[in-house]
Amino acid sequence: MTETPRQTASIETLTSERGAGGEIHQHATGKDERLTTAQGVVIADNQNSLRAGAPGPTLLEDFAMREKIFHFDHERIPERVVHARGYGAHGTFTCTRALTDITRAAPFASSGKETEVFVRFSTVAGSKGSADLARDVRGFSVKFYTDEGNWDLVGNNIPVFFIQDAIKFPDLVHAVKPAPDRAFPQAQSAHDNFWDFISLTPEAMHMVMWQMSDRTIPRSFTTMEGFGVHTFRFVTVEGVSTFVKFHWKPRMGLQSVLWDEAVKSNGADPDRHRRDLWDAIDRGDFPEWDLGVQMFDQAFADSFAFDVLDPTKLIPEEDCPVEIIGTLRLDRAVDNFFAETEQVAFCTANVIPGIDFTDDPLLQGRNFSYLDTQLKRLGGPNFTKLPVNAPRGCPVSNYQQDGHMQTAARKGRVNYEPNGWGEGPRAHPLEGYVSYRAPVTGPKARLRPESFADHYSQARQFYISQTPSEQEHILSALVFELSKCVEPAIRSRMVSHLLNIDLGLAQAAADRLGLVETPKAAPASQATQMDLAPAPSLSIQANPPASFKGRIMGVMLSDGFDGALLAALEQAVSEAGGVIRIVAPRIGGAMCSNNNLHAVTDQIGGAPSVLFDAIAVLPGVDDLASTPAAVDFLKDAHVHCKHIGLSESAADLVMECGLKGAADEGLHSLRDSDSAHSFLSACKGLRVWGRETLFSG
Ligand code: HDD
Repeated sequence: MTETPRQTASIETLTSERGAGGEIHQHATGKDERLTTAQGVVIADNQNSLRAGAPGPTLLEDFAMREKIFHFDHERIPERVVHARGYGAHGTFTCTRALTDITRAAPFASSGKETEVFVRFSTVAGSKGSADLARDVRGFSVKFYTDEGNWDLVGNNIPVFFIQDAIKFPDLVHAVKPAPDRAFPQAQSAHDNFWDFISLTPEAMHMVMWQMSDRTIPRSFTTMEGFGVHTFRFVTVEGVSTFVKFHWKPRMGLQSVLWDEAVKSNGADPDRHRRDLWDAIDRGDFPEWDLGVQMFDQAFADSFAFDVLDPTKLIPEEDCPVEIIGTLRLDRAVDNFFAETEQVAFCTANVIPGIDFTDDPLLQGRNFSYLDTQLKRLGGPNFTKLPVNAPRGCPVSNYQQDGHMQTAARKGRVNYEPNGWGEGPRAHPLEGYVSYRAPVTGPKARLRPESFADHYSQARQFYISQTPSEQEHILSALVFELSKCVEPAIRSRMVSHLLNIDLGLAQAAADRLGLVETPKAAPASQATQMDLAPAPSLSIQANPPASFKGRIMGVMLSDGFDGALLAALEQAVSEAGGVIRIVAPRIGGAMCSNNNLHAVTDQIGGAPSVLFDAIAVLPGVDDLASTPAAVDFLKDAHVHCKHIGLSESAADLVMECGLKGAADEGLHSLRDSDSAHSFLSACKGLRVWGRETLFSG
């Protein structure tokens, strides 16, 4: 991949420095900027330590070296116990519909009001250095720097969760992470421990259907939804509450990759998702999501088929509409990954006046866990003063003091309240945060309400809401994952749950897993199970994007290619809001038929077609048919059901790939500007799913 202009911009001048033998080293540095110690002392030589004679030992008094190595030795902090691999960016939330009659929450005070945000996307299971396209849930955390304090909406790209009670969270996470003895597999759920736990946890079945769907292999962060998951409360100034569920809807539409692409992408570009976000912001193609809310009252909650406090259930949009109230736009990459993305500390308990919790037992446990983990991870209670965590829209004033790394000491003698000195901040009953006065009754006991008992109806609803192709993806994912389980009893236990979700799915899984005997259905609370209607909003394929905007066309060509055709294609892609990348045998450039040298962005060997949304092939004098990477490029794009544009000169390559005579609505011949435009118009949808039947089984 090429360097972006932003990445190279800081290289301003070349300065010289003398080495041990008197030779001159040249370095890129900022103009007139001196290298100093942490104490501000200018360093004279950063290449050679202070030694007692040329063959002698290094001296302890070399404070410059000692300090440099000391700091390096302490660069690491603990990675997050979950969501360790993440990527963040700054942006703005703009309210498009005031909600003052429903909540006093500051971001929704007036239409057009802007609130600064920081967003971090993440995978859950893998460690910091794992690959982006693991099959995994994605975190979608948003910190709103509102003028009434920081509000964190710490969500996922799936609207439900595996468990109903936070007390199970450590077991869930232990089970999915690498096994404690062998420390593998990394960033995967395809192993015995995970499926052992899951198959003994029926409440996980709904989330498992989502996890096995293409939602967990998104094309990019910018093409996935986000969900607050829990039911929260909006609260007015008068203390009136409305239940609310939060949804982020990507303007680019929902898009995912295929499993085979995910596996290959992880090799070709393990940083694919973070690179995509960085590149999009860098080229000014700022990603956007609409914020939607499902708002409902107690009467709706009472009449809804499930408990709205159960985080393993969602409320279908078909039953309670998602109303759009604002837009999130990410328009600024971080200046420093560690300072911002690594040190950002989200916490579900960070709410502002107008937003409150419900008694969802998962949310209640989260409220405890996040603050606790920040202390361990960031080393002391003053992480709230770090720029990425500090409130921006309002003053911070209290008597919290001291602690590790304190940087914000109050002046004066007063550090308590009440005080008679007439100084310092005071609580304010009207402006301050007042918890919703929810009545609480009942015996103290470890219990789970009967209303949390149905674990299969919504799992089934999700499955039957998918297109046949999506259902096949769920089945293949289950078969892939369970085939990685060594213990046959685990596979069998999982099929016993599938029998309560969909008979066809269970039988096909049993068949493909080669189960000797089909198990009995897992015990289920038949009293509560329901036959719910499909909810089309749950499908990705049924809701394709409206344009090619923000997507990438990979154009493979070789010297002697048709320059006019490339120009037509470039224009069509640019009009569609997409990006073009030129893949050629040599990175130094490719000569067109008119003897003009064109820039190349990727060398064929390093840019398989899995990295692109659609491809075009315009070979020149080298027809590329004898280049293995070029053959894979086209074959893979075909197997992955992508739209493919082919110039006439691609005939030999097409033959080599076994595609001669293959014709479907995804294969386009490219001749001129008109054909380039109609190719782009076809590319705006998702894939040519009909092609999948060619390769299934
Ligand atoms: Fe969590 C991090 C999302 C349940 C405990 N969680 C974390 C992050 C996200 C979520 C997006 C990364 C934040 C970041 O980018 O820094 N977690 C969820 C969602 C859940 C959920 C959507 C269910 C609806 N989490 C959950 C439970 C517990 C935790 C039930 C514990 C009882 N989560 C944590 C944590 C983490 C975390 C251990 C690790 C790092 C951190 O908090 O800052 O406290």
